[in-house]
Amino acid sequence: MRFLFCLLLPLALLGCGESTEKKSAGDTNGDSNKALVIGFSQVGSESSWRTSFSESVKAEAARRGIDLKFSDAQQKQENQIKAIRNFVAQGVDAIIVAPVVETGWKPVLTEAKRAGIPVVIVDRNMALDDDSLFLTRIASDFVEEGRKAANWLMEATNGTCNIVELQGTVGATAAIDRMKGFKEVIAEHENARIIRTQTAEFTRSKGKEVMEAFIKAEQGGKNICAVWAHNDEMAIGAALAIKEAGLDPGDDILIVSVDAVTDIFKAMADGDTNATVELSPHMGGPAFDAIEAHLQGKTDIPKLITINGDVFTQATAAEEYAKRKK
Ligand code: GZL
Repeated sequence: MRFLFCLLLPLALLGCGESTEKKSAGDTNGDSNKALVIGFSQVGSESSWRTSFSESVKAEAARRGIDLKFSDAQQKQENQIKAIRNFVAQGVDAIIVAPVVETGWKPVLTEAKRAGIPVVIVDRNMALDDDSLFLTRIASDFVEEGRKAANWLMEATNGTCNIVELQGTVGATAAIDRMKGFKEVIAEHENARIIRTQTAEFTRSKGKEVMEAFIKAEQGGKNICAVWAHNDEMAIGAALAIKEAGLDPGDDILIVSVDAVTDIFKAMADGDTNATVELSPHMGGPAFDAIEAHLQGKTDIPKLITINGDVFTQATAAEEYAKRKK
């Protein structure tokens, strides 16, 4: 109808010339100066890494003049799905999702696709059987993070260690893949084994609680050589539990984790934990680059853009902490 209407009117009515193609960067309503409007569905604020990640994305959006609609799902997938539906209803130019778990995303991503709104996945992954449902994913290689943590521990213990594992959120790619990479490496050492494993949901308080139970179950901690924590928050919680049990964290029981947040550098400088694998929170830039390229018509955007991190130990912890602390 709209097309017919346009044919009957003098060509002077430019509105009819508006393309039904996807909006180009800043081109909403044909105004090339209008700011991009991007919806960001974030997992929550369960860890200091997560809050650094949110702050980094917001700062990068502000630097680029992007109107970022931010939604904190408090670690609930249903809140993320609601937020994505709201972004679609608002007709945003693009949507960024940091998924809390891998499954359950196809219906809402299909709605975004039908609306012509590109979706960028950041950090954890989604289990999708159709890669046309997302533009790209920006993430670390979580399996490699697990390998790096295990390689450091095997080096530090000459491959002989009874390990307790504090898992992240059940069903989260970061937990699934870090566990996979860590196990791959310790399987090469016949005297290294995981003697207890349980989720502590990536939080400091649960990390302390689960570690208290592990200590009680393992001769007051005497049978535990090391803690492998899927993130620094749980590692710091575990160190507190070890201290309260009268043992010396970082010495009687080694602690290795992932994220390289500011607090872990303080803990390593104090000798309470031993090593962390860096996970950069700066994923906003690559996500916005991919969205802007797509809206300008580029079609060669890879489906995975990987970020990498180093292993940090007590050796440089004090100077790294000095650089990071506010
Ligand atoms: C990993 C990320 C994890 C962090 C945790 O990329 O999903 O979630 O390692 C956070 O700190 O809770």
